Amino acid sequence: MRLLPLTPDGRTPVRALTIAGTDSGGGAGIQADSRTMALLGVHACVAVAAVTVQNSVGVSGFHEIPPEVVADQVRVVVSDIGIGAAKTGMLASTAIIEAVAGVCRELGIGRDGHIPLVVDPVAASMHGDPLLHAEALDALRHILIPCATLVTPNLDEVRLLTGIEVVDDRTAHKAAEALHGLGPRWAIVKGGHLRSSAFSTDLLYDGDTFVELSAPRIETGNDHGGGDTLAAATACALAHGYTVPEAVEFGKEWTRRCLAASYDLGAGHGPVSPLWRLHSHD
Ligand code: PXL
Repeated sequence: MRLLPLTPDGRTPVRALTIAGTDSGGGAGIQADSRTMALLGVHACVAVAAVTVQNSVGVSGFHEIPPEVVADQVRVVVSDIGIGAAKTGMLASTAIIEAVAGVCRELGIGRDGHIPLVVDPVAASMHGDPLLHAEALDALRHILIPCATLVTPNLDEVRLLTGIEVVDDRTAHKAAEALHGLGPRWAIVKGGHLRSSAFSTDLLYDGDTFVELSAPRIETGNDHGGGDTLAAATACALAHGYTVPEAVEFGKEWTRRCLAASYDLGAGHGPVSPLWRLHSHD
């Protein structure tokens, strides 16, 4: 795949910021985001929103960072280091979502600002363990998603956010319209979890045009961190000035390769892995 230039000025890499939760098992969340950013040659800045207690089998609990501490991490990074894009992942609570949306508006991060924002509306782990308080869905829907340059829910999150069960092409289009109706610049409905075809087809929509992106499906039970990886790689491409459809196409190919390189870990689900980049140059 064509990769991103490492250092546009020959010295300092492009920077991206992830605002998300940590994963003690190292598979998803901030660990997945930072790994993908690093292996794409992007300097990863992190604002920790929550600390999860988890391994490959599940999430046994999480601890929330005070909302003003989350916002302050974003503020100090943007004012000093500067970022080309940001992404959000697990934000846990209404108060954290409000703080993140507030600081993004303040700093020009998001659809109406100069810094693109990818919102991955994380609600639960792949084991079904909650990563978001149920009452915080409304804040995601009405406060954060309207600020997004791109929102990237998985199919469970699409159902929670819009009430639409995506089972085929028609319901995918309906869901993309409903998601876009929440106010982001672009919405994507990811087909990776629709098992009915040999292809994983994603549908992007900006209120005007539908863009379909299709790639051969990679079958693996080790897909922990797959959504985070797609959103992080897409944010890296946006930080390099790609358009949203170009950035998603890039993120999708990166994630496909990371799915192909996923590995067993512990007794549960292993992670997708960007480590293939260490021994491949194509
Ligand atoms: O993959 C979604 C996700 C995001 N963030 C954290 C997670 C998970 C899934 O388990 O643990 C911290």
